Amino acid sequence: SEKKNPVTAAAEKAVEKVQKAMRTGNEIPGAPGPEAVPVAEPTEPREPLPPKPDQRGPDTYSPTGQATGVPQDRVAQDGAYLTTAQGARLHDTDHSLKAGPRGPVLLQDHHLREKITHFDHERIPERVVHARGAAAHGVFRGYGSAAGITKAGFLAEGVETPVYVRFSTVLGSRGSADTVRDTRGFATKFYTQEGVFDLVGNNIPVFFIQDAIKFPDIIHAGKPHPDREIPQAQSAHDTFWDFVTLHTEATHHTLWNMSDRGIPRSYRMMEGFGVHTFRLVNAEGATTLVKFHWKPRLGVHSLVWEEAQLTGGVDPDFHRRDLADAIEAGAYPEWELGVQTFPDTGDHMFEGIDLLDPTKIVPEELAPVRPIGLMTLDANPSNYFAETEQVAFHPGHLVPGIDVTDDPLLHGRLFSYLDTQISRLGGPNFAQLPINRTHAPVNDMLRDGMHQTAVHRGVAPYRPNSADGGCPFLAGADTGAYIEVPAEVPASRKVREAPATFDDHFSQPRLFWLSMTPVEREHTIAAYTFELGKCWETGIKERALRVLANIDPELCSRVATGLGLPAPEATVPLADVAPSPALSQVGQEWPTDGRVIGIVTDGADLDAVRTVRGEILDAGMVPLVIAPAGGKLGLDGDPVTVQRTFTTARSVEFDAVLVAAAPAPAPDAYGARDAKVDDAAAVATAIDPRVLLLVSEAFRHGKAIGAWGNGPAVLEAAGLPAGAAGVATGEPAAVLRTVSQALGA
Ligand code: HDD
Repeated sequence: SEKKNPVTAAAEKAVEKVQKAMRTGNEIPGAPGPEAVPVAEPTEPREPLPPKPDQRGPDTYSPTGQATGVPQDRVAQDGAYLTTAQGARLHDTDHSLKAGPRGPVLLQDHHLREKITHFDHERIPERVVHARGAAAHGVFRGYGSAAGITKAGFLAEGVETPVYVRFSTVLGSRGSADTVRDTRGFATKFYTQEGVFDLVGNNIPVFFIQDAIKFPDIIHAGKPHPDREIPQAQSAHDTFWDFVTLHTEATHHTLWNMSDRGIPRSYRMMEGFGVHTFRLVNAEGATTLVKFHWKPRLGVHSLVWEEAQLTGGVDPDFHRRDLADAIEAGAYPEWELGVQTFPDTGDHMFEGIDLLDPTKIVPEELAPVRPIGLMTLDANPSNYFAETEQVAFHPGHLVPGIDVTDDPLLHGRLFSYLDTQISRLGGPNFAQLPINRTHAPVNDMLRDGMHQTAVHRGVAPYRPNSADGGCPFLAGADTGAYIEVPAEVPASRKVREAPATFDDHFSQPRLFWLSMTPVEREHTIAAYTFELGKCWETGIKERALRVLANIDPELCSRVATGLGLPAPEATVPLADVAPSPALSQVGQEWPTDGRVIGIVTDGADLDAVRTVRGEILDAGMVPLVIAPAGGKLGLDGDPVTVQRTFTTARSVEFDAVLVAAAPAPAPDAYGARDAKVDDAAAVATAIDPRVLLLVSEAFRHGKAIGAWGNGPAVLEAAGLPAGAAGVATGEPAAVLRTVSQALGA
């Protein structure tokens, strides 16, 4: 017979011995005697067992090979020499290893294969929704005003909690434009001392569907058509309108999308909403139902549609750039977190509104938003992929003091987000990625899996155990455990049904419509007319009009006129609802921090430009000097840097435009540079047409415009009606004052 490998033979012998001992009840050799084996789990926690003398984990080195102590998540390319991933220094990364300069490439070239293989795998699947996003780091400070209703530590007075916030569009791919008409995601990760809390909300307080089982339907309808994969990042197409008009619970969210909320001016100027009703619990166990609101310090502002469309082409990264620029410039965006509170009476109703229905709001006039903390975003990410792409949100990431309600949309989300991270981030260990790591100590029994980076010690990742001294122990309410509120579950039957209180799909859209000011309604009518005008099927447009008739006859008839179709009658009685002024974006004064003002000049009267520019900066706004060519103006004195030329400037970049002087004719096209242009006719023929376009577009988009010197001649040549609203002429200082006031409105 074959001779056995001595190691195998010894192992088999040992196993036999143990098996025999177990059969006969004898002591297992080397095992502690019966008196040493605890029969029950230990009752006191103890320190983890030290590694056995024969065991050792790898020392921790940074990804670039530095020894322990270097923050592992921020280092890259900080050594003197280029290396392979294994740390071998390289002397050439530009040429493959070949059999002679003109010969074939050799398979043995490990560096080539490592470099190309890694590159081949650089992309991960983009998010199935919210693929396009931008994010920032910041800090949240609790006011303590929620202390009576929640025990969540991060909401206590003065507690500072690091946050990471990702804003996004919903429908578009990762490379799509920022300014499309869409809902915006507003997801906040709070790295609290009690674990991560994610508030995964939107800039619109309601949702398209009431039950998560419909999520694939609404998203399939909104995404590009499956045959041609167009249109990208748009709702203006048949399948979207087909679904939202057949499925009328989407009416409210759709109306918000068609309002100015669908095209925000900036992420910094959006409200955020937790949408669902959450349940807070305080130290005594008392519960309160709440809806979360983020209120931007800069107010809520939007683009106008033409501006949004132009921006999509001129600067598809507009919102991403705006957020990063503001933070880099120190103009840190801020939001107050607030809650509307409702008594937890068990029926989840408040003033006739079903709090479990995510298509409904509670008007702030009925339940005011009480501020509970302030968030400041003060740092940009260092690496887009590592942070913004790999950040993984989940509405189920909750901390003690915050619990969920039985909203069926929320319950589906509680399943979906963990599931999607596993496919998106390649396995179950995404919580170990630096951006997702909790700041609370982790002591889980989750083991192994793709991309495991922890080197776990101990031998008993199971409970109960005695092998690791019974560790880890379970916490109780007094030791910070997350304990679900033992809320009553209504006694019922298993059904696939929605409650009757979910049936009203039109009264709240009407409430929102009635709460808008005339200008906001005009924009909304134009939005429906555009979007439905882009649909092909007449039947879909007709059905959409039937939905609009149930919101408001004027909305319906105006859109019908635009589509060239008859306006139908309402099929339900129009709801008798009181408007909620808090839903309008118009009518309040807001800070103008970070607003961008373009100053058109040809270099004449630079003193006025210098003064105005200084005043704009002092007011915390951003002046951008626009001149015929780049470089500097007034080189003989205190030079003024040109930030935009007539070639690179487009009106959409500015919140207001000042014309400091009618730019003199360009030397090549129109003769001498110092020619003076004083009357509109001369300006119209001589001036660079791009300046006229800049001014007329800014006017069309409702922006504040000012002019002094011979600047007013440009406004006239651009066709601005004399004395038009939002247009100021006169002395530079007075002009700037008027324009700044208009910006704050
Ligand atoms: Fe969702 C991402 C917000 C309903 C399934 N969702 C995602 C993001 C935001 C929201 C802001 C992007 C997070 C990030 O920046 O990484 N989603 C909402 C809101 C909803 C909502 C406010 C309703 C109130 N979502 C919803 C439902 C489902 C999902 C009903 C599924 C049943 N959402 C997802 C997802 C995503 C996601 C597939 C894609 C990427 C991700 O989760 O991480 O799981």
